[in-house]
Amino acid sequence: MIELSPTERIKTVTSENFISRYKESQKPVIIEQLTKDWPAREKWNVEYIKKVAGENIVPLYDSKPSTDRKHQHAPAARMKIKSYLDLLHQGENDLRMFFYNILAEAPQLTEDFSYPDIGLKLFKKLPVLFFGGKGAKVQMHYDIDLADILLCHFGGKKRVYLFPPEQTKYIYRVPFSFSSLFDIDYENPDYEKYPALRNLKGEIAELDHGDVLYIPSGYWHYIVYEDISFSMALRAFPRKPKAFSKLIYNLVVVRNIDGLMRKFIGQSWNERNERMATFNTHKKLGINV
Ligand SMILES: O=C(O)CCC(=O)C(=O)O
Repeated sequence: MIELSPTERIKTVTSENFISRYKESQKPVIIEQLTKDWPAREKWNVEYIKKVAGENIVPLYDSKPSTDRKHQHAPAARMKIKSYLDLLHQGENDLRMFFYNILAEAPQLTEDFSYPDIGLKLFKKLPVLFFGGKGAKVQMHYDIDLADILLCHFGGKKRVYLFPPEQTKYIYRVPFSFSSLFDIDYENPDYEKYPALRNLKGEIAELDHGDVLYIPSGYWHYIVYEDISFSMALRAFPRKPKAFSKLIYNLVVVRNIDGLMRKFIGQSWNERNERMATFNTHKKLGINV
């Protein structure tokens, strides 16, 4: 098993303490009471979202890698939110709602929460929702925009596995992406095939309804939904020049190169990158398999 310690849990935090203890040292933390005064804490559950936004049509994503000439984040299906939520109740666990912009798509939900004052400059135009069914998994990745994230959780439980950017060398990162290899199961790693994973050390955050998880910029995360649930991510973009230029580079250069190569070369580009994920990791660590 991968070495994991539980993410620190606190009830509340002042902005001074949040900045000095967590933001500056880029340390994840679960804050239990940050949503205490939000109407969302009482109101938000699957039925409520269905009532408010059920008629909206959304793209849905599965847990398989995009193949051939399709975009890295091509949706697997589109349907009304209410049909999707009904599928989750019937046991569907592969389709996830991902990065659903509440402000643009269901603005009435924005009345149910406020932006917490904990010292992060949260970007108010992009509160986004993620949904998944019991057993759904989110592949190991870090966010392309390098934002500091507050993941505000509602509904059933979910587990978030967290690894700092310094551990990238053990994570089998796929070139031209922000993800590791799709077939790695971080809960039951195949050390024969992926020996570098033996070096990984991370944290596990077990989220309950109302919890807010701080995910520092560039942190790798792998998520398992224990039950039907959803989270809203609030984000603060990097402001330091180095991180900001990395954000622009990721968005403009890396993403577009991958998009173009997939379009022109197709599946052999994807297969080349998957091979390179293993090759690069083992080469850097001097591992012969
Ligand atoms: O909770 C989820 O389903 C995904 C959240 C996530 O990956 C993110 O906020 O970057």
